Amino acid sequence: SKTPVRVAVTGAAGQIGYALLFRIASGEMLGKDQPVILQLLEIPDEKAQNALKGVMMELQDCAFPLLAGMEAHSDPMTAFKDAQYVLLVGARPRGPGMERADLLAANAQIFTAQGKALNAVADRNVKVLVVGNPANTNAYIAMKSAPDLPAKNFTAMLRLDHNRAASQIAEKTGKPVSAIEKLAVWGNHSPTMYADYRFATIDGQSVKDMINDEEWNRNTFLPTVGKRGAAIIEARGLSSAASAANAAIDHMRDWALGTNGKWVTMGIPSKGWYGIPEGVMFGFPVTCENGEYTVVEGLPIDEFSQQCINKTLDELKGEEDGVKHLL
Ligand code: NAX
Repeated sequence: SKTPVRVAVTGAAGQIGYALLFRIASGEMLGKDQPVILQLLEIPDEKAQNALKGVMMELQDCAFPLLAGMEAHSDPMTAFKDAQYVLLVGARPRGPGMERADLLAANAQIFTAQGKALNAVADRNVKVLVVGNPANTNAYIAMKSAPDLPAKNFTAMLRLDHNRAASQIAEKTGKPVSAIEKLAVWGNHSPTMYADYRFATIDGQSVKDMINDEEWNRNTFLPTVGKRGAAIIEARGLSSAASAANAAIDHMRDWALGTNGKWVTMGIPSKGWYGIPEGVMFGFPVTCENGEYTVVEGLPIDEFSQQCINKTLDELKGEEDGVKHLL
């Protein structure tokens, strides 16, 4: 049987953690033949550490055959030791009266410390996914704080936006969500993201032609996908957790095990693709093979798409400018 791999998860006692850890331990992320060791990080606070112990008791009670070990940590320097897959879920939420700059600064502190710890102790080929918001900027900070690790190994989660867009298209066309190919989401994980179905197909047919309603695209589809997180908070009284955990599983599984040519969306440091400045952590359409992602290049960008891409890029540059002095 395979050697166990080390998977570190932060914010492990939070609501996404609760929807995520059991699926990782059951083999849904890295395969039904891949044993895992979970290295779980929570803040040192007693309540959080106790909650983490409770989650670990439940993990134990599942008797997962693939769970080869688990550890509780309160310091990223021990939590990330030799980690091969790292899911950075824990972040500082916006508190009452907190300004955007305060939020960015609080998270900059967390993700600088965690980036430095990854740089010092993680496996040299570690694959990092940042879920905690602002996800793109937090991923950018962690990447910048880990100069000895390959920049391409730091990614941000756009997959929830991608999956939300796919479901809206499935509903609109009456086709199964699994039949949708070649969907792309550009930019920041925020309401400015640009979900783009111009290239999408269902059974080889163009989704754009099937829908044939540009008014729906601009005034229904894009706002629905962009504001989906807020709609869930409104309905549930809590932010999306199970769907976020599911997207994190999808992102890591596809990165590690490949997509068989299927397009997915990942937030990755740009190498200048589509005019996005180098290093900006931006959502792009990619395919994955042998543990590496490849950007889908050469797609035509029309005027409306360029406007949307510029808007989400401007927002992201603003966030990154807001933290540059802290790095
Ligand atoms: P919760 O507040 O339920 O859990 C967060 C957990 O992280 C808490 O237990 C907290 O103690 C822990 N934590 C905070 N700082 C930490 C640190 N420095 N090290 C280790 N643990 C730390 O939030 P939850 O609903 O689980 O959401 C987690 C993050 O995901 C939030 O930032 C949220 O905004 C973000 N989201 C990102 C999404 C995406 O698509 N990228 C979608 C869902 C979600 O909103």
